[in-house]
Amino acid sequence: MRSFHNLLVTGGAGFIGSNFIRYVFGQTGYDGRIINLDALTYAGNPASLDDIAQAVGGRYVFVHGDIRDTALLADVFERYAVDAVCHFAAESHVDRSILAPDDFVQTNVVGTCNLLQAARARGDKLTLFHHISTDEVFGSLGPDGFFSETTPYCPHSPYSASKAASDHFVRAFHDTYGLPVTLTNCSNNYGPYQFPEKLIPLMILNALEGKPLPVYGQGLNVRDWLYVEDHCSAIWTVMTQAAVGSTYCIGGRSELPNIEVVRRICALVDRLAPPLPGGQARETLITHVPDRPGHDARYAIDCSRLEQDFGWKQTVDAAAGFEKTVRWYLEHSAWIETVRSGEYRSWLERNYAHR
Ligand code: NAD
Ligand code: TDX
Repeated sequence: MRSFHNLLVTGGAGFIGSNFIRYVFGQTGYDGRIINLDALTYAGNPASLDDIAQAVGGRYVFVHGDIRDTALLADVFERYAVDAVCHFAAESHVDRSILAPDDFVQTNVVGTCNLLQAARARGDKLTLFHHISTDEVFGSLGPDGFFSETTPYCPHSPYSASKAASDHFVRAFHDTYGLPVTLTNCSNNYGPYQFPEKLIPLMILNALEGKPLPVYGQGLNVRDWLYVEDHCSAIWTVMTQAAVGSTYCIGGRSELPNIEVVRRICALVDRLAPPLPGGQARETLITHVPDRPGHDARYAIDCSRLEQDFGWKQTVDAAAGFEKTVRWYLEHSAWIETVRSGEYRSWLERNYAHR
C-alpha cells in the first residue's frame, strides 16, 4: 500500500473534491494532513467542509488559491511539504464550456501544467500525482459497447477537449520526467454537495419549486450514473494501490436516458416533498428545450479492470442513490441558498432564459 502524509487536494471545495476529503478523513484511516487548495469559483463552497475542519483540527488546511498562480503553487508545495497530489480543480460544466471555452483552457490545461511543474520540482519527495479525469474524453458511443482503458480519445466539447489535453500532459510528465502519476476516468457523478447546474440537482430543486424541468432535445442521451462516494472509494483505491503510470476507468453500470432520470427524480420529489398546488404531478413540469450543441449520445464505462485488480465494488445503486440524493437536497436548504446566492443566479439569467 502506498502511503503519504501531506496530501494536496485541488478543487476540494467543489462537489467531488469535498466528498473525497470527507471520505478520506471519515472512512480510510488516513492519519496525515490534507491541504485543500481551491480558488472558490462559483462552484466552490468551503463551508461544505466546516464540520470536517472542526473534527480533524490541524490535519485539514484550507488555502484559497488558484492553480494558474505558479508562485503560489511553489510556496504551497514547499510550505506544506506536499508528498502527494489529488487533482480535482477544474471548470467542470459542459454548457459553460460551450459559451466560454477560454476559462477551460486556462484552468484545465494551463492550470494542470502549472501543477505538474510544481509537483516535479519536489523531486523524489513526491510519491504520487493522481489526476481526476472524465469519460467524456472518449467521445460518444453508439447503442452498444463500452469505454475502457484502451479506448482512443475523441473529445467533442470544449470541456472534454480541455480535460483530454490535461490527461495528455499528465501522461507526458510521467513518460518524459518520470513523475509518479496515476489517472482515473469516471462517468457522471451525483450525490450531496453537487452544484445545482448539473442535471440531477437542477431537476431536484426545480421540481421542488414547481419550475420547468429543461430536458435537452428528446432526453434520449444516455449517461452512466455513479454515486459520488463510490467514486471517492475508487480514487482512494487507485491512489493507494495502483502501479505508477496506470489508468483506471470508473463507472456505475447504471445507464439511463436523461428523460428516465428526470422522471425518477420527479417521482421521488412527489413522494418525499410537500405536494405542488392542486396536487400537480412534477413530471408535468418537464419541458423539452433546444439540444446542447455537439451533445454526446451515450457514455458507458467498463470498469472491470478496477474490479478485477483491486476488488473495488460500488455500494450504492441508482435506486438507492437517487433517493439519498433527493433527501439530502430536501434537508440542506442553507447550503443550497449559499451556493445559489452569488454569480450562479445572474449567469443563468444571462444565458439560459428557459430555466
Ligand atoms: P466542481 O465544479 O463542483 O468543482 C470544481 C472545484 O474546482 C471548485 O471548488 C472550484 O472552485 C475549483 N476551481 C476551479 N478553477 C480553479 C482554479 N483555477 N484553481 C483552483 N481551484 C479551482 O467540479 P466536480 O464536479 O467536483 O469535478 C471535479 C473534477 O472531477 C473535475 O476535474 C472534473 O472534470 C472531474 N469529473 C467530474 C465528474 C462529474 O460528474 N461531476 C465526472 C468525472 C470527472
Ligand atoms: O438542464 C439540463 N438538461 C439536460 O437535459 C442539464 C444541465 C443537462 N441535461 C442533459 C445533458 C446531459 O446529457 O443531462 C445530461 C447530464 O448533463 P450534465 O449534468 O451537464 O453532465 P454532463 O454534461 O454529462 O457532464 C458531467 O459528467 C461528466 C459533468 O458535468 C462533467 O464534469 C463530467 O466530466
